[in-house]
Amino acid sequence: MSEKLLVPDIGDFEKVEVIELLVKEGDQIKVNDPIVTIESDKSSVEIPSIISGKIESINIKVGDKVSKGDVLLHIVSENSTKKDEKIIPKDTENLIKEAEQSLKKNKEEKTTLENRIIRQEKPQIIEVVNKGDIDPLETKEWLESISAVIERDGDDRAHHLIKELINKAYMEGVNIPYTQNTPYINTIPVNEEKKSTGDQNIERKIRSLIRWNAAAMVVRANKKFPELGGHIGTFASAATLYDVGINHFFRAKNNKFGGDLVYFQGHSAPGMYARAFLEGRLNEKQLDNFRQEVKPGGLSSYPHPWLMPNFWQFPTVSMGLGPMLAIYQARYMKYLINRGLIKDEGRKVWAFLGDGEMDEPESLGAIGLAAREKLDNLIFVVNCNLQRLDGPVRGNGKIIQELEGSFRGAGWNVIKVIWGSYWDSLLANDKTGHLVKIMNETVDGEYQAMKARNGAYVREKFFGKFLETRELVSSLSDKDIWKLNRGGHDPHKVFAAYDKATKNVGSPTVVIAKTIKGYGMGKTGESVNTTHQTKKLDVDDLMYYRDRFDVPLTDNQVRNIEYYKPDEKSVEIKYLKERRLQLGGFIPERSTFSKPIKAPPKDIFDNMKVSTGEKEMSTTMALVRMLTNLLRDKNVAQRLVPIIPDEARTFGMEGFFQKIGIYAHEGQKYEPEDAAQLSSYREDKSGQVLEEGINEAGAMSSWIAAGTSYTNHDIEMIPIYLFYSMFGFQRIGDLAWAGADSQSRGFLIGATAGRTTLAGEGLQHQDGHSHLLASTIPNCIAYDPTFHYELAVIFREGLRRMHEKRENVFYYITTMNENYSHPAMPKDKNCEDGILKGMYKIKEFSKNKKTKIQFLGSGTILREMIKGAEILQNEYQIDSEIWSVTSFNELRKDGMEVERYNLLNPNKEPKKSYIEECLGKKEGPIMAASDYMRINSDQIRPYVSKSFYSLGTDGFGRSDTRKNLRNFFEVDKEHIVVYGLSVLAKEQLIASKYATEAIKKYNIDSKKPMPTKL
Ligand SMILES: Cc1ncc(C[n+]2csc(CCOP(=O)(O)OP(=O)(O)O)c2C)c(N)n1
Ligand SMILES: [Mg+2]
Repeated sequence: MSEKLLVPDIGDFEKVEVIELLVKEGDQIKVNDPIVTIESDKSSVEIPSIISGKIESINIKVGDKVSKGDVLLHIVSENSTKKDEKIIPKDTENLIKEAEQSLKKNKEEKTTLENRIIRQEKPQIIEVVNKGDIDPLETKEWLESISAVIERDGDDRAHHLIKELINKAYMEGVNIPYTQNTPYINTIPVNEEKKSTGDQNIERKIRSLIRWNAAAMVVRANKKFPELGGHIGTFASAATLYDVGINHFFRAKNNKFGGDLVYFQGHSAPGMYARAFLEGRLNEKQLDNFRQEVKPGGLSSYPHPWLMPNFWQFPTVSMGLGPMLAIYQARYMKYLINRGLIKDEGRKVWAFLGDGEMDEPESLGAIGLAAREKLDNLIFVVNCNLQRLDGPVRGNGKIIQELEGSFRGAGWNVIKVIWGSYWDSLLANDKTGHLVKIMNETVDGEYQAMKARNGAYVREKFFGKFLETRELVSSLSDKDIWKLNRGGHDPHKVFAAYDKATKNVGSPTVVIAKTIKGYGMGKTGESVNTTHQTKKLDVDDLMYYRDRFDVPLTDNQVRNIEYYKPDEKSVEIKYLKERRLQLGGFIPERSTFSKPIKAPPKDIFDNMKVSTGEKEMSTTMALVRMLTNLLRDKNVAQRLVPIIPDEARTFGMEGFFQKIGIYAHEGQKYEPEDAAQLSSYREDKSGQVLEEGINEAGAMSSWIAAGTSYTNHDIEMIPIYLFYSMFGFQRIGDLAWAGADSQSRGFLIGATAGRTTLAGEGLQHQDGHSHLLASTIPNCIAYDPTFHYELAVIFREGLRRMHEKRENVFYYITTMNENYSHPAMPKDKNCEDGILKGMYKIKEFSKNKKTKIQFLGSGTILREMIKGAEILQNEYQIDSEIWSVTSFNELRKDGMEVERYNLLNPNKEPKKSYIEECLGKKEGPIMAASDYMRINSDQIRPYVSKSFYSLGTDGFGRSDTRKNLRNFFEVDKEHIVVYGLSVLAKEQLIASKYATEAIKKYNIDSKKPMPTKL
């Protein structure tokens, strides 16, 4: 049966041009196969077939304009089943899913009921603190009831009753205050603690040696060169948190398992080096070269994959980046799993963070996303040593409670590890609740001060607050009181917390652990405000540290600050290695087993090398067209990760919603408002687009996760993050730097770029400097192309260099939203090479053969130059050569390198920079311009041997038409004519009257202040 395939609902558009025909008569097609690409003035979209069968006839051709309902093809259908009939309507599909879900839930509920913990212990005797309670007896009865419920029916039942009580009270009109906190005690009750299978004695010995070697490394480095710096106190407080993880939880990557990903707190790096030393991965010489990296073999100050590419995986030391990067890493891991690109092996992402670091807005900024996306593969460990660099994190409050509230509120599973095991019996005997009351009421400033003093002080200031608590510790000596440890230093408590965290399902977990900054450092470094910067320990301190941790070194060895490494055959070393063997290998370790992606054939971009004729389009649109083509390349299609922070429509990318779907971990639970339209908003569990919402930092974190996929997941991916160019480097500069350090590979697209090209949006949107920011990152390759073929050449080369040849560089490309027609690529065989090197000759005006000027233009301003040059030729008999500069940044790099070579090799034949190759023998002065600040083109000024002048858009942007803006910033064709004439006059090549006349002719106000002052 012959059927018609019609143009579907394409939204608000009519008479949209057909730009590509993707099928021919006689082709056998299936449902969803793309038929044609249509393009409005903003975006291009493929129309898929909704019928399968053989194409009988085609009713349209390239260049036709079509609207909804027009006939595209006649198809002899296979089974005459239209997509609409076959596909279950979304609503019905949702109902089915919901029903399935509730069946599953019932089953889960049943199993949890079966597995629920019913405590068999005897209920404790409950006494009530009298203060402020109008009926303690009644309170006692309620408490006893809940205790009985917990004992008889378990946690879930108790929780249910409490919830019902709260609901009832709320419905009766009781104003229920929001409680975000639980009491200031451990989340996991003693009887629910999972016990470690490790040998605690050996583990303590190993930990002590790591502590010692870490401190020794910092002290030795600073003894040699006091300027080197380093930190002892941070790792001292976190040693147990790391050790328990490394001995028991963090699984390494190997040929059987993808590996957990661990974000180490930046300035705890000495501890990781010290462990690697015991493991035999680093030697003494390397430890002695801590923070001395200029010569090969040194150890970097903090985790820097760029500097230690086989060791560190994640740069974390810029506070706040680690938490966000870890969240997006965990999310990206699920994305890869849901798209079927990697297996679900239950891998985890761990992030170790400081409590001071949690002040960074970025640290908490993405925790909502982690809960929303149910990232149960994510575990944060916040080391709450109550101090940051200058002093207490929350002297007047409680950082642990504050963080608990934030994370609980966001929907995280919160595990507080506040008190160590020595407290267990005290808490069990706290029948009146006075101890917990003091714990709740003591502020962090006091907690810190107590640990800087001694047991007697704690007895007086802490336990001394109530008679009951004073009695509670009456049988303990001051020394015993001093021994009452904090949870984060107790391997049992930490083990139990990690065990629970790794088993949690359906939400991310945060382990909030209380520790002491500078633990074990004694009077100079323990819990004092200056701990953070302690990098030198005197002999007495070192002796104390050795004794505190029983390090088997003689006094003399301590004086020499010797490292200690037990024999390879010792139980400690054997144990340490055995643990890692069990967990699959060493950690941290960075390795790559991904396969390269074959770059697409050159002809995939052929349609961008011919002229667009009358048709006008922006480079942003050309890019989207190109991506659509790439989605047809079998090697590349699956690997593209388009990332957009709520700007898909701005860039004309809405066609991607249907074509490849928006990633949504729960699929789409609703029928979108625009369901009937071709570009409807389609969310899908295996969707490819990361639609990040208004969230540049999150989008950049996703870009880094995808850009380092080749090492962290052993699969090479191609992230393409498109953003308003002004909200790129300017907004997320530090993340871009971390991305570069991580050796991310991928594309950053600064779309709608340029200070005058993005016309109406005004001062905050108009970008005149992103290329300069890009130029500050050594492995960033930036381009500012004007024409579609330049973009195609650059993009393909980027794919080849990064993803086929696996160079550790990334590309920043600006694209604009100004529509114009694009010429065919010049036939010159050196053109492609020039585009990539940064400049090539695009045009020559040579009618007059008298006076000449060299014009260098980039981005849309190149077009103003071409127009200006034409005027100069026709009206002023001035010839010119016009160079399209695709990258001032790349030209500068080459210029710098050649200049350096020549200066260092004075007796050798000087090399020529590429700029000189192009311009050295040319006639006339040079004038360069771009839609960026003058300093953009000035980048090459030192490397040209001729007179050089530049025009640019220095100053604040403002909203107006492109024409007015270019006039204001003096980069329009009229200014190019005037400045061109003036330059020639200054060079004494023509008389100045021509410039004076032109100033008058074009109404240029020579008294107007510099735009930077306006
Ligand atoms: C963005 C940023 N700002 C400032 C610093 C400097 N800095 C390094 S460590 C530190 C204090 C960290 O305190 P905390 O997070 O509590 O870690 P701790 O050492 O106490 O574990 C500061 C301010 C930094 N590394 N990054
Ligand atoms: Mg801290």
